[in-house]
Amino acid sequence: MTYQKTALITGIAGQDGVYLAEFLLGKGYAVHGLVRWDSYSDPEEGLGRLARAGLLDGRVTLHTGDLTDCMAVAALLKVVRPQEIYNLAALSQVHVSFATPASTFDINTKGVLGLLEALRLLDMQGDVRVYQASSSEMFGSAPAPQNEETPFEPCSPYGTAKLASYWLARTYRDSYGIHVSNGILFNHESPVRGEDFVTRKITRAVTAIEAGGRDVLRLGNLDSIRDWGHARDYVEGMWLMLQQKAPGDYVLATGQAHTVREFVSCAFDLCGVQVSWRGCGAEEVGLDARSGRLLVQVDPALFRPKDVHYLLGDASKARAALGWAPRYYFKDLVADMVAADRALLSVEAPGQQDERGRVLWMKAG
Ligand code: GDR
Repeated sequence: MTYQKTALITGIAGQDGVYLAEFLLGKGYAVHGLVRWDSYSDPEEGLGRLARAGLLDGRVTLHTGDLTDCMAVAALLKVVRPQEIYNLAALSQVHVSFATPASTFDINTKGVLGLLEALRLLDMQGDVRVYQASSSEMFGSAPAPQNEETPFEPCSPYGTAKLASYWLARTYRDSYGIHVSNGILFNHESPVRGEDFVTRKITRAVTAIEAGGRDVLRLGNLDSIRDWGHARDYVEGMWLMLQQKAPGDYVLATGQAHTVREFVSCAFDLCGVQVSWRGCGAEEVGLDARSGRLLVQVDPALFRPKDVHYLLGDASKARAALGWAPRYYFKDLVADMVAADRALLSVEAPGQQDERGRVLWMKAG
């Protein structure tokens, strides 16, 4: 088979990795992916998304390694010789970065440095284009809307580590001519999003509550405002960045923002339940407007030491220069996730439903 190009995706087992792999295969690429060795110790957890997407059937070539091991990365680059590298490997849970700041920097910053340095030392800088997964978390407390010109004010070890790697990418671009682009992506979600992120936690819980398998959804900061798009749209933006003659930095966002509370209301609404919000701060609750039943509770243990309050992206540059535009906006995204989680419930709990189809057993979460 003749391939268009060869791409290497670090972090291929994550949400974006899987969507991107499918997208590049559709474009005729040979796709290689870097996965950590411990992905195999619990393949259901580590490689589950790839398996469910049917990507473990030889359509992608997996390599075991770790982005923090720069010698292993260099060896991999020599073998694969990719024309495009999508660096998606990262510690991506912002809240976890407060508990593990040093390892967050190891993977999110030193890992990027090792990759760029390996390209330079192998003299591959002229043969390859690199996508660096930067993040809207780098904007932190900066006033919304945020675009490529907005000064960064990160508020977490995660945001700070991502900002350092953003500047490393720019430094290697300017100093050594490496075609490396930063995608400054605002929150992007999907039915395969991890349940430790708020959107999937919500759609899993809401569909379980609808099915009768769970009582209450406990959340942290309901006032957070985020610009949520669909991962399917955003991986196309990553690819478009690498098709440009010159590298650059681009914001990808929908330009619409909603609170966590609005996400919850929308998800319940799609299940025919209207939520009535009462109280504020740690005392706030969401009740079923019809029956008064408790549906949502705030758990202060889920508050972050410092949270980013308001992220709203202005993707005008990507629209004009890349011709990129999202297909999914807020309600389409929530609907896609709710529909997928409803379908998943019927697969997970077959035969464990009562005569009305209500699930009788559900994993705690
Ligand atoms: P975020 O995503 O930190 O924005 O980073 P997350 O979904 O974790 O949080 C969004 C907002 O929701 C609030 N929140 C909760 N968050 C979680 N995870 N769990 C809860 O129970 C909960 N309750 C309220 C948070 O406080 C926050 O304000 C994501 C990640 O994908 C990053 O890797 C990526 O870079 C950015 O998006 C863009």
